Amino acid sequence: MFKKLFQVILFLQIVVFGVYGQTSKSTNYAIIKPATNLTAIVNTAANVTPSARQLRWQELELTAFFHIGMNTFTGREWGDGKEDPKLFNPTALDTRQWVRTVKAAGFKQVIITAKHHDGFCLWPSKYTEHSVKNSPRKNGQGDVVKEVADACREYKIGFGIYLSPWDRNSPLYGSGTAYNDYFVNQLTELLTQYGRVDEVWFDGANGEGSNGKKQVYDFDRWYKVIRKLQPSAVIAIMGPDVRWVGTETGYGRETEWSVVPANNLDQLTITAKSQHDITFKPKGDMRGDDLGGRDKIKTATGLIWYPAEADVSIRPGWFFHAAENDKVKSPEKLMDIYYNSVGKNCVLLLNIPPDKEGLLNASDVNALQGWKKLRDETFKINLLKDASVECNNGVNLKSILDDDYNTWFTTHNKDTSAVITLNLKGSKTFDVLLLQENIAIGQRVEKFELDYWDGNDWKKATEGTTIGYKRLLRFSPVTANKVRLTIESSRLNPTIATMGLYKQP
Ligand code: FUL
Repeated sequence: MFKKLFQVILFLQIVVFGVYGQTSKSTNYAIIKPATNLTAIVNTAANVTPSARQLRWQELELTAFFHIGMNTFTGREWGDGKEDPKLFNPTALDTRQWVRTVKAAGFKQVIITAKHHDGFCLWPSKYTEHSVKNSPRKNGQGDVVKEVADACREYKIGFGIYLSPWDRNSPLYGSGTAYNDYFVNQLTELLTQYGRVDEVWFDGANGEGSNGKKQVYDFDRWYKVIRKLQPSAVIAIMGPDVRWVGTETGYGRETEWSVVPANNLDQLTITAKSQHDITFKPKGDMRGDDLGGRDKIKTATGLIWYPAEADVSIRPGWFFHAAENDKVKSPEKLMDIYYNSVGKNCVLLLNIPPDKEGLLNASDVNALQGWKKLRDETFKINLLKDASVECNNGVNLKSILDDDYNTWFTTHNKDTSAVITLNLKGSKTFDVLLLQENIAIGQRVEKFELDYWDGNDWKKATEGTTIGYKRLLRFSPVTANKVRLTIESSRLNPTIATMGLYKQP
């Protein structure tokens, strides 16, 4: 118990009190005093908001992962660190092609596997020989991390790094401080030599090193280095800003709260289980169906804004294998993933692994383009755009249709429910509902329903629990000239920034 409490306090210090350099006066946490009643806890939860870096990250919606390295050339998924650096030889590597392609598909940020579990570095690190400097590409003069960072700057999208804590090559692994020093040195190279870094992704996988030893990671020290060198970067997965959604399928939860109890954040448990032991079954906590509902927060000692990232690969593997060229996810499958990740209050981190030549393969590029086309066709026309809006206890009614995320509908006084009726000005056919809360104010809605007027009566089209940054719901096509959105329950006055109705192609 005492240990738990200590972890929570430490965690809150890290993320919240600016021990690690958070500059803005953050309200992305709250401490719950003992014996606080549920109503007060729920109110407090409704006022927890994202930090500036978390807000920027959430608005990205789509982030691309590039897994490339030794495994690309050995056909493996987890290298053992004994691979010869000479094997790394992509002859046509073109990071501009990667970034251009994903940008055209709507991605706003990329993350490169600077070092995967095999310890091979895609940049010429001073601290190891196991890197691109000993590979034939550009006679050892190449620096893939730099090339990705440069392309991101050129195309004006975010840049992030994946640096695997687990290193199966380093002889220091398992030694304690010496490995943590090595890791800090590498982190420092990555955070000082390549301009702005927007996301640092720490994998949960933690196995044994080449010497059979396990390493205890000094996360707190690593976080300090990141906050100091790149204060606007979010630290994801094994980090305080962004939470792993709990699967590697790209599918999020029906009920996805970005505010969760801080006492869930036991990093040792996450290290042991997350993304490593794939047989690990959801047991509540980070992998349960609902992490932040009333039932979960009623016993919380602290609350924190800790939003979910859903990661998945466009192929069965994380690395490129030619044999999987015909197993690339189809545009329709990617669309389904989109509805279930971005449409469920997550950021989608989609991996598109470059091939042996160092290019995004035609099969992946085609899938991305097909998926983008589907999204464009679906979301081209908001069928509510000319609608009139009525709500007898509403404020700023029109702002749900003004295409501006920063203006929002809310309710009078302390009303936590509302019925918003929209007259569509003619009969329209639709099968997708889009809702967005203004999360800068907090996440509040707990239950909502969309009904349509069938000429005689109101009929249910769809319903949901949480909204968050974005909620997308599909349902059987409906033709109507009038709809109503009922916010049945909300933690405080609901704040709806956007509402849309669309028809799938
Ligand atoms: C996992 C790793 O083991 C996989 O290789 C991949 O990098 C994925 C994103 O995370 O934990």
